[in-house]
Parts: sequence; structure tokens; C-alpha cells
Amino acid sequence: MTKLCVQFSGFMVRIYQGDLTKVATGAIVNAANQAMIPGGGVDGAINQAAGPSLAPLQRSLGPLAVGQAVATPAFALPATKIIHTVGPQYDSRRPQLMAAQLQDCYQNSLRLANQLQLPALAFPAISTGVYHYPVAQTLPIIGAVLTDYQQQVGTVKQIDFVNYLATINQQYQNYFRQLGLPVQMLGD
Ligand code: AR6
Repeated sequence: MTKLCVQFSGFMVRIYQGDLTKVATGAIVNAANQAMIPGGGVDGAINQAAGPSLAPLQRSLGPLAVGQAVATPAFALPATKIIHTVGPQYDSRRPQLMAAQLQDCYQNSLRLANQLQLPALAFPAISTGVYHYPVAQTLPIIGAVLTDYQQQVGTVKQIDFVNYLATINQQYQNYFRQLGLPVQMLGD
């Protein structure tokens, strides 16, 4: 799968279409729910691929507030860890709250990956599935988190955005291309 690589100051971002459960990285981020009861979407796929040991552990870590992040082992997955975060359920009447909560998801996941001294992290498009956050509105929030991270780069030097859907991947790639940073297209 072709990857768009974007060079930030001190770290690299890659954007590509794919299945997060197949990504061998430091941590993959799970878009969980507050109850931490394994659901559908990427959460369901992660639980399916990680194996049955994940669900009871995940449940034991709930409830988790929106925007917070916790780590578990990744069991049968190729990643080292899973970082579970809870995105906001989109409510168009509360745009500022939504943005603040989604920003917390990305920031807290990144902070936790650094605390765990991981070299790399891979995100799904948090809240854009079952929780209906419009993708176009999530992108400037993600961009702001990455811009901030340039001031305080930790162990995490590679951040992947792994999009299951081609349409979402295209929106991501378009957004990152217009940031004006050095970009490169790479094959596998
Ligand atoms: N790899 C990468 N991205 C994926 C995958 C995958 N295997 N599967 C789906 N996506 P969603 P949310 C994308 O619904 O909106 C669950 O039931 C999907 O296309 O997984 O935060 C939880 O338990 C979309 O772009 O998460 C919660 O109850 C993105 O992942 C609730 O859904 C997020 O979609 C959370 O909803």
C-alpha cells in the first residue's frame, strides 16, 4: 500500500490505507467506548485479532473518561502495546467540547506512548465511525497536536495514521499535503 510520508521536525508521519490490526509498531490506538466493553469497528477488529485475553482486561479498565488513554499488552497482535482511548460521540451542538475531547485522545495517547518509551505509534481515525465525527473536522485537530509535538518530541519518532476506508485516507492525504511540509510517496 502506498504511504504518504510527511517530515515534521523531529519525527515522521505516515498516512496510508490499511488494517490497523496488521501494523507492527510500538502501539496501536484503539477507539474504545467509556465502558471499555469491546464493541464493533476498530475495537471489534482489535479484539478479534488480539485474541480472547484482551476483553476481560479491557473491561477491567473501564469506565474510562472521554479523551483519556490507557495501555494494555497487545497479545496476538504484531504491535507491542494497545493504547485504548475513548473518542467523543459527535454532537454538532457542542463543537468546542468535541474538539477539546478529540484533541485529548490524540495528545494523551501520544503522551502515554512516550511514557512507555515506545518508538512508534499508529492511530485509526478516532470517532469517525460509529461516533460520526466528520473527518474534515478532525484533521485540523490532529494537525495541531502534531505541530505541538514538534516542541517536545519524545521516544516516539514515527506516527502512522492507518485508514480503513479509501475515502477517509484520501481526505487525510489531501490535508497533510497542504501543510507545506516535505512529503514523499513510498511503496511497501
Ligand atoms: N483498521 C483501521 N481502521 C479501522 C478498522 C481497522 N481494522 N476498522 C474500522 N476502522 P469506529 P468510533 C475505522 O467505529 O467512531 C466501537 O463499537 C473506521 O472506518 O471503530 O470512535 C467502540 O467500542 C473509522 O474511520 O470508532 C465504540 O463503542 C474509524 O476506524 C465505538 O465503536 C473509527 O471508527 C467508537 O466509535
